[in-house]
Amino acid sequence: MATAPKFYLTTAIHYTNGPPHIGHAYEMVASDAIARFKRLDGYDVFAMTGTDEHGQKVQRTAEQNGLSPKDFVDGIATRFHEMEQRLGCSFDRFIRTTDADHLPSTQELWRRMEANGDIYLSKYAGWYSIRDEAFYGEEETTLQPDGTRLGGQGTPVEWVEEESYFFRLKSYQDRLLKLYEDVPDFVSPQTRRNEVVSFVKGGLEDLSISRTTFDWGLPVPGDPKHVMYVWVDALNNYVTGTGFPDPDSPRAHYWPADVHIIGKDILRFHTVYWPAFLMSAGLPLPKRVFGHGFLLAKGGEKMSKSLGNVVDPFELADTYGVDQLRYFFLREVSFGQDGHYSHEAIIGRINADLANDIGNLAQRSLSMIAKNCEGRVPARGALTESDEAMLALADGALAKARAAMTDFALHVVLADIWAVVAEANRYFAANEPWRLSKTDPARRDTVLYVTAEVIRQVAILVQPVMPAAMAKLLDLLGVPAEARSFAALSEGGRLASGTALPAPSGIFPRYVEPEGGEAA
Ligand code: ME8
Repeated sequence: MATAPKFYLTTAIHYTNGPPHIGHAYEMVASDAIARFKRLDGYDVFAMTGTDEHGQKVQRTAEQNGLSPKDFVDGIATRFHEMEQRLGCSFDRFIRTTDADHLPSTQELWRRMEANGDIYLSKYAGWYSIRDEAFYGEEETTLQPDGTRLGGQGTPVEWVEEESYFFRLKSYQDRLLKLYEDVPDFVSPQTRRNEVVSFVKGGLEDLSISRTTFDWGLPVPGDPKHVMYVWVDALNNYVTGTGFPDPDSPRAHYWPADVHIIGKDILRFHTVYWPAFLMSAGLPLPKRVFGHGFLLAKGGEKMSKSLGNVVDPFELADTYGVDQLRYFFLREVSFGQDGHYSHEAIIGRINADLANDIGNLAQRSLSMIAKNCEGRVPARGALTESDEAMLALADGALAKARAAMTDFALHVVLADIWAVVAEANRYFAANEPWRLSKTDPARRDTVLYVTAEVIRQVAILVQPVMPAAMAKLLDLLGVPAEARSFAALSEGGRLASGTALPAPSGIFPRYVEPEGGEAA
C-alpha cells in the first residue's frame, strides 16, 4: 500500500500574557480547516498549535498579577487549550514551550548553531520592545514628545544594555535572498514576500539571542546565567513537535513543516530569523510561511491584549454557534488579507448563506424524501441533460477546491462551493419536484435524488470548515462514517437508492435577535 504523503502544519504559538482573543481564534480555526482539508484529502497530517510561555513580557505580566510565572502561564495555557476545544479544532498536539521536551530540543538547536560558528559573546546596547519581544535599530524607532520612544510596530521600547550572545545573522543575507528567489512561495502571499525581500536587501545586523536581566526562559547551554531570546525558544517549538533531536521519533518524518500559518506582524521572525537559524543548524527549511491578515473590530481598530479591546471567542461561540463562527471567519475574510468583524456581518452570513442557501435546500429536499419516498434515498431514473449538468458541477468541485487550496484560499474554496449550492437551488426550483407527485413521481424521485447527491458532496467538502454541522447533515443523508473523505466524492460514492434515512431536522436555524436587542 502506498504511504500517504505527509503534511505538517503549525499555527503561531500564542503568548500567555493574557487570555485568548478573536485574532487567536481566527488563526486557529483557519489552520484547523486547512489541516482537516488535508486529512480528508488523504494526507498523513500532523497539525500543531500551542503557547509561547517564556520571556520578559510574560514574566512581567505574571509579576503584575502577583503570581509566579509558571502558575500564571498554567492558567492562561489552559484557557487557550479550552478555546481550541471549544472551537472544534483537531490539532494533534498542543505544545507549550514549558513542556519537558522543548528544553533539550532547543539547547540542541543552539549547540548546532554554535558548532557552526554562528554564535559569539558580546554586549548588546540598543532598543527593545517588550510587547513585541523584538530589538529595534535606532532608525526604526521614533522619539515621542514626552521623551519616550516607539518601535517599528508602534509599541514602547526601552534601552537595554547587557552581555549577550549574538547570532551571525548578517552573514545569512545572501543565502536568504537566494532562498526567496529559489522558492518563490516560501513567503506567502506575494505582497508579504515583497516586504521581506526589501527588508533583507536593506541589510541585516547580527541578532542578540540571549538575555541576562531576567530568568524566565530556557538556559543557554554551558552558560545558564543567560536565558535564550524568547524568539529562538518560540520558533524552535516547530522542530520540538517532531521529536527533535531524536531521529527515531515517530514524528521525525514530519519535519520540515509544510506550512507555518502566522499573522502578518510576525513575518520577519519566521522568514528571516527562522530560516537563518535552521540553515546554521543544518536542518531543512519549512516549505512555506503564510502570513494571514488581521481580524479587525468594527471601525478598523486592531485588537490586542495590551490594548484591552479583546472580543472573547467563547462568548462569540456561545452567541452564534461554533460552526457558524468558523464559517464566518473563513468566508467573510479573504485569507491573507485583513478582515472586519461585526454582529451584522455575522448574522448576515448565518441567515443568507447558512439558513437560506444550504439549510433550506437540505430541509426542503429531505422533508420531501421523508414524506414521498418512505424515508429512503429515492430511486434514480434516467438522467436528463440538466440532471447531468448538475451532477457534473458537483463532481468538479473537488478539483476547484484543491486548486484554491494550493494558496490556502479558504474563502475561494467556500465561494466555489456556494456557487454549487446556488445552482442546486436553481435546479430544485426549476424542476419543481413538489408538482410532480401526481403527474410523474418517478421524475420527482430523480430530481430529489440528484438534489440529495449534490448536498452529499457539498457536505463532504464543507466538513473542514463546519465539522459538526456537516456531520449532522451527512447523518441525515445516511452517509456512513467511512464514506465521508474526499475519496468518496464524485461518482465513486453516489448515494445508494433505498438507504433508510433518519427523520429530517434543521441544520442551520435563522439567527433571531434575542429580546432586548443585540446579543453581542
Ligand atoms: O506573536 N487578527 O503571539 P501572539 C488575526 N508568541 N491574527 C492575530 C490578531 C488579529 N487581530 N492578533 C494576533 C506571538 N494575531 C508569538 C508567536 S510563533 C513561534 C510565536 C495572531 O499571541 C498573530 O499574528 O501575539 C500571531 O500569528 C498569533 O495571533 C499569536 O499572536
